[in-house]
Amino acid sequence: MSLFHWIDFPPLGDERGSLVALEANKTIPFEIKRVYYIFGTKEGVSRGFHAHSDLKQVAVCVTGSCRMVLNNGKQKEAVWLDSPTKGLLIEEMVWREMHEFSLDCVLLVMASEYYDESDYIRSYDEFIQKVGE
Ligand code: T46
Repeated sequence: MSLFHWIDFPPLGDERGSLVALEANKTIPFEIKRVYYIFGTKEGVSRGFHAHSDLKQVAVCVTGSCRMVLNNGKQKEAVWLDSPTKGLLIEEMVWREMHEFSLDCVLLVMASEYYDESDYIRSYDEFIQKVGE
C-alpha cells in the first residue's frame, strides 16, 4: 500500500492572478462524492489520528500550511501541505495525523465516498492489527 502521491494542479494564471480548476476523474483520480474543509484550527492543536478502510482523498492547503504525518504500518513520512497547486492523494489504510496548522490554514479535502463514521479506524492498535492481516 503506497503512503501518498503528490498531484500537481496546473495553475491557470494570467495578469490578474491565479486560478486552479479540479475535475473528477481527471485532475482528481476518482469520482468526488464529498468536499470538506478544515479552517480556524487553534494554535497547537493536532487533528486526524485515524485511518480509513475504504476511502481515497486528495488534500490541498488552499491557504496557509500544515504538516501531515502518514503511516501505512510499514513506512512513516511527514510532509508539508503549503501550496494551493499541490494536492496530496491519500488512499485507504493510511494512518494520518495533522499538526502545526498555521492560523490562516484552510485545508480542503476531496473524498471518494460520502461521510461514513464506520469507515474510520480511530484506534492505532486496531489499525496496526488490520494492516498486518
Ligand atoms: C481525514 C482528515 C484529513 C462529518 O460529519 N462529515 C464529514 O464529512 C467529516 C470529514 C467530518 N464530520 C464530523 C465528524 C466529527 O464529529 O465532523 C467532526 C470532525 O471530524 P474529525 O474529528 O474526523 O476531523 P479530523 O480533522 O480529525 O479528520 C478529518 C476527516 O474526518 C478525515 O477523514 O482524513 O480530516
